[in-house]
Amino acid sequence: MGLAFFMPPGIPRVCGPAKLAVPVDRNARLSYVSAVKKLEIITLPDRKLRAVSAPVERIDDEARRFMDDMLAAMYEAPGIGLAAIQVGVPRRIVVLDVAKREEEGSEAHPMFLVNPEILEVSDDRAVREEGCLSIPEYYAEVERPAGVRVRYLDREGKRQEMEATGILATCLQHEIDHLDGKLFIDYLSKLKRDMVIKRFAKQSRQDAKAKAL
Ligand code: GNR
Ligand code: NI
Repeated sequence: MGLAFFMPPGIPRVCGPAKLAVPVDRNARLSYVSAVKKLEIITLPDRKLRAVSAPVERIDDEARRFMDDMLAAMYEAPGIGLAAIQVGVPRRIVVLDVAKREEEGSEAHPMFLVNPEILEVSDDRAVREEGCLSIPEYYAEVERPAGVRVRYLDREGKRQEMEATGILATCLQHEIDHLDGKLFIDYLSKLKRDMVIKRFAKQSRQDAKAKAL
């Protein structure tokens, strides 16, 4: 089934309407149906990545199940963070786990952030190499504030605040950007960004052609 079912009506889009494979039933109750067993991570040039995600109104069991599915998709990828829009769902949900891998002797440390907001950023900045599951196999250095203070609702819907530095601060900003349709390549020079976009557009055309043959 398509993910159109998840689409809340009237989501503002940065780049015009995305084509939906399945018509949206606007009368259907909005739900995070777990009929989708494995969530698939969408990649460039999918324009859904440019959608501005809508806030979550209620954190119920379905929302929690969806967050668990997101976490599973993130671990499987593998990645250290995932925003709902990366599985085609334009809701303000982020999961992350920046803990070291098991083989390095550290346990899983999953975090669930609903409707996260950056309250404050530090003046000092940090440069870090970033990658994105929606832009596979491309990495580039990005400069961002080194520290952030973030407000969010946790898995239980309780209001929380956290301060972060290091990789967690980078990841939080990267994920919250996704909720606003922003990608890390947007921080690069236009030349580099256009090169990446072109590469993925070309790949997508070739894939479509291969499929048609
Ligand atoms: O797995 C990921 N690694 C990563 C590395 C540096 C900065 C940000 C990230 S997030 C990325 C997963 C992803 O695409 N999240 O949106
Ligand atoms: Ni990403």
